[in-house]
Amino acid sequence: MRKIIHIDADAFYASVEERDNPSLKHVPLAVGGNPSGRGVVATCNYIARSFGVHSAMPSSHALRLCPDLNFVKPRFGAYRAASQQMHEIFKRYTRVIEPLSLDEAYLDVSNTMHCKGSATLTAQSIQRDIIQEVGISVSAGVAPNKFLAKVASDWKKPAGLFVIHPKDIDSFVRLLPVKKINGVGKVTEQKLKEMGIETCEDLSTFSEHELTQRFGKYGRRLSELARGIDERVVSVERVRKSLSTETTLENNIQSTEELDKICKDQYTELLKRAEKLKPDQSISARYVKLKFSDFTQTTMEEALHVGLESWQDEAAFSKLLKTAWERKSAPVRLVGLGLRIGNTKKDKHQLDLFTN
Ligand code: TTP
Repeated sequence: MRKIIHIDADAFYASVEERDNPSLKHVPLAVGGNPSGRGVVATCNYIARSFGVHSAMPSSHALRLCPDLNFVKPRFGAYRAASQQMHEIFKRYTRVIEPLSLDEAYLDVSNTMHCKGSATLTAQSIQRDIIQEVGISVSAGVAPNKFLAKVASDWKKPAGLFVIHPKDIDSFVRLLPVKKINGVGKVTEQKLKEMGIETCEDLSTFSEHELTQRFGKYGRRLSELARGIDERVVSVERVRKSLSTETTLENNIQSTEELDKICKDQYTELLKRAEKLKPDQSISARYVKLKFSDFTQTTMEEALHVGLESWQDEAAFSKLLKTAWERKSAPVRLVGLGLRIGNTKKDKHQLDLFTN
């Protein structure tokens, strides 16, 4: 039986800002863009959340909900430094660490002798170290697998610790709403609801075969997760499989001219992010993602198999976006561009394949 800890910082950017300016601690705080422009909230503290403010909300709307909301601009350098410090702390307890983002990581502590081999005591000790040394609070989940550890870290936020013992898995997942399952977004949640499924217990009344018929490959995964089964290992070497950028628009757009303008901005951002790629990596595809005003989503991909120097073509992204948009020709609320990453430069010929 494995022992997995999932650590997730509480209101990460906002906590770092409060740490560096304690006068922000007891007031509603949002980190993000200017409320008088088209800015959005990156995150906000828990006081602001009590007014209904949340991540990705237009800053102007957030200010309407909470007129005393204090805004600060993000300081990514400070967040990266805090993240690095957290990582150094994790390394004291185990070498099996899988970072998911700046403020989130899985740790496999099955084979460590720290804290008498207790995952719960280890998680508490990590939480204490982070408060003392980084100056922010984190929540922790302890469970026999990644799925449950992640659900658990969210269970008692902020500064919470929740442990799911192997013997309690069945009773825990039974009542778990399906929307807590990673990958179940609004559309899948609605689809499940139409089938009368709201909890994992409801889900487990359907056979794997039935779920696969409805949801394809994801059906099998749903069936396992509903029973609390997740065999994924904590993977130390996280190979970057894609690189992407996306933006939720303040106002839905409806014309190809507007789409082109967003494409230009996102393309510039993607170029910046692609600087991180290593020279021996290759691009196996470029893709676009559109979310429509009714929350349905479509993606379109173009296979490439080229080296890092040959994917840069703004017009190609623009063409993909237009083709994707024509599928529905409805107002668009989110635009994303991305690249799928391969690891070698082989297969450099262009296939020019369009897939859904
Ligand atoms: P999250 O871990 O999703 O959220 P959080 O740490 O702010 O709050 P919680 O206590 O609920 O976990 O995101 C981590 C950081 O990523 C967050 O502090 C800011 C950034 N972020 C954005 O910039 N935009 C977003 O839409 C989201 C969700 C997060």
